[in-house]
Amino acid sequence: MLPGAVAPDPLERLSDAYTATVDAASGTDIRVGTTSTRVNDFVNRGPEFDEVYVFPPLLQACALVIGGPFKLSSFHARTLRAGSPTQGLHVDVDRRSADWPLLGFILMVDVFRPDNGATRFVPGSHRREDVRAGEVPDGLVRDVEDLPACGSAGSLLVFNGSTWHGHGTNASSQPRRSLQGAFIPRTGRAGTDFAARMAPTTRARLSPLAHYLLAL
Ligand SMILES: O=C(O)CCC(=O)C(=O)O
Repeated sequence: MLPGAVAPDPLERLSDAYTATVDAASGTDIRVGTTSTRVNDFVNRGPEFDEVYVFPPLLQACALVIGGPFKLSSFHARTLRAGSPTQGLHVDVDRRSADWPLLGFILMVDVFRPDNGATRFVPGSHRREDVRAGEVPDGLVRDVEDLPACGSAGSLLVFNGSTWHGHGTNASSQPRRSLQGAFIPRTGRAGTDFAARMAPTTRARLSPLAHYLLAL
């Protein structure tokens, strides 16, 4: 957990831009699931989001977990709606795939609390090899304890994508907003083809580091 990854002023701008962008999204980039609404590709949705995926401590975590050259695979908004139930524990990547190891991150656009669906993690579970991909079977879930990762708005949650996790119940009356993404080995297949989607205005304003991380 990296508190204060986004300072209060830029966070206010990011938060306003998040709401306007999610409200305006349409077509195949928006996916309304049973618990949350997801909007794809926050690389191309405004300068307010540019600093999130180049944040140095996040890249240091990538170097530690991935252990070699890496690139951004996905970067999207996820709003967990009020009243949504707990998500099943899962891992984000198949250990046998070219996208492993994966480093996940979640920027808390709103505070994450136990009662508004803070993401839950089973500490140390990234070392277990009995769940290689997808959902954790019920028989294994019964024997473990998952803990909520709580933090104030602007905190960045960074995790090994093999860690068993899932969002909690949002028992509050407000949506819980977040920006979520993942880094994978450079030889893997990115979830979003950023090069193909790249708008000229985005390309022009992004730093050389961002160009590298997006494999442009
Ligand atoms: O939104 C969350 O708290 C967790 C999301 C998640 O686990 C996922 O999308 O794989």
